[in-house]
Amino acid sequence: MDKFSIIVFVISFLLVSCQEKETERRPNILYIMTDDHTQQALHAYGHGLLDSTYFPNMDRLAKEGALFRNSFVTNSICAPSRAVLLTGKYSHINGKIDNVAPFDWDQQTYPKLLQAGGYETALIGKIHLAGKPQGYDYSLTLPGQGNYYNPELIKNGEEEVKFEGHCEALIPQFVMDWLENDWDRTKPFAINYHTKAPHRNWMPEEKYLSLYEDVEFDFPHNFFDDYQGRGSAAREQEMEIVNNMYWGWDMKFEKNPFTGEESRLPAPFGRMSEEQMEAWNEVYGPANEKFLSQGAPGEQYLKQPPSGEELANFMFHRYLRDYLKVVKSVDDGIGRVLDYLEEQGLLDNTVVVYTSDQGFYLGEHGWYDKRFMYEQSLSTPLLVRYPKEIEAGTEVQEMVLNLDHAPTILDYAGVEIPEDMQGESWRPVAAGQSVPWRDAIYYHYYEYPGPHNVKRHYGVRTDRYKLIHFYYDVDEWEMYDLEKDPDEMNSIYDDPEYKEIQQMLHTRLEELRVQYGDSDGLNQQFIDQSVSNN
Ligand code: SGN
Ligand code: CA
Repeated sequence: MDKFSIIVFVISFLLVSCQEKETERRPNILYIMTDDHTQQALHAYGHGLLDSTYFPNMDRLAKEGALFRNSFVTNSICAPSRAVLLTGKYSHINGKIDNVAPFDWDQQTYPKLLQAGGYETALIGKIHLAGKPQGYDYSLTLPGQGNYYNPELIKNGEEEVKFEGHCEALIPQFVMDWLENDWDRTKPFAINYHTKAPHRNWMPEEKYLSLYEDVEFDFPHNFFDDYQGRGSAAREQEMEIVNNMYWGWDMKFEKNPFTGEESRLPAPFGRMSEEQMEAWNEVYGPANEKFLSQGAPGEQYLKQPPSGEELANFMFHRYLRDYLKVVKSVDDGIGRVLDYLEEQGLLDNTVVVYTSDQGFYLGEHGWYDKRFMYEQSLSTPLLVRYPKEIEAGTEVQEMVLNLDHAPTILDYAGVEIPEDMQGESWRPVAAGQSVPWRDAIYYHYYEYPGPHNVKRHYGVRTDRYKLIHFYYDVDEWEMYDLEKDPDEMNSIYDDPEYKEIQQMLHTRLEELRVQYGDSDGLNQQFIDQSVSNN
């Protein structure tokens, strides 16, 4: 080697080892977001459904990291929640107020900032925001809601590719493929690993078709809610398991078994291969037969259709079992990716976040879906593993929001958090530090008129109380004492006993609206915009 080559060699060696040190120092970010996975279906949260919802890999994250007991979203619906995640700004600021409004990818997002800060970024799975994703070195995304079986995915916002197999087995594989083949190891990585499951219509993977089929679940104790004690919004919603699910799409029958009517929305069986369909029919065929042959002797359901609790029992179980089956696949996928990172020696220098785009009803109030500011859909799971800073088995009580995730990720990455992001980094909180923290959260939901008919509302929640204002075609207030009425069955708005608390909540709500820049004027603007979008 001549002198010149030796110098070039030494310089390149120094450069590479500096970069490696950098990678060692700055953590990778694995951000796992599921779709509609709720705390009630996560063993670590300790709700009902316990043993059957033991999902070992999610639970591993809780055991080895932190579980956030009070984790909430600012607008409980898919695309808006993702826009909040990317921007660290409320819907009324980032513009994506509902699933219909356009999302402006040109705006500032945390992946763009990470990229500029030297991270290699990838987005794999569901994003539900139209347009070419920006801020990613690589993206492979489901178009819209995507499909469970043999899904299409869009590569780098351009090329659509169809894959064979189940979405929840494919997505983790794509994550590992990217790490194995494409990741530029001189940089730390930041991956958005976003599943489709457990979004409706819960089409289980072949190997889990019969899982939980013989498990009996208890109805949540307010399943047969009569929607009294609250305003009109709870009564007028269209998200009741018994009244609003479809025999085809949700219940997985060919047609309404009692009337022979076509389902309003059939399950997408046409996408499945012959073998997939065969495996499916082997489980659902006999299960459907069994249900239809029930009833009093001589009065099989086919002759005398069930109603009331009998009907509810079948529908609730078909729903819950299918929901849990697809969560099981998600859990497997997470396990595969965690094991891969561990084998590669990358796991402990990776901040692993597990969350969902919002919570969901699993029969509470008789419901499925989300949208309401009531607890099950306002909450979302949040687990974080990063052993360098977070002690195993940490439980965080502070109220955090999905609004906080962007600033938090930037904080872990050592990238400056822009002033205009509205969330707070929970990094110190997860590390067990005592720092000043918010005493109330602000919420605003817009998608009305729309699917499931949940009225527009905004509100405030403190650690104990909640005040909600439903507007647009009504002007109704609800208020709850979560300690005395955790199921939010009886609004105490205008109850003289709570006069002072009510006043305090009104004041707090107004302060938060000012702090975050929300207003009645903006509400009207979004109403006008929704009319023109529809
Ligand atoms: C679809 C579902 C709804 C669901 C929305 C939004 N209907 O429209 O039940 O509320 O998505 O979900 S379906 O018949 O197509 O399954 S979100 O998670 O994307 O916001
Ligand atoms: Ca969702």
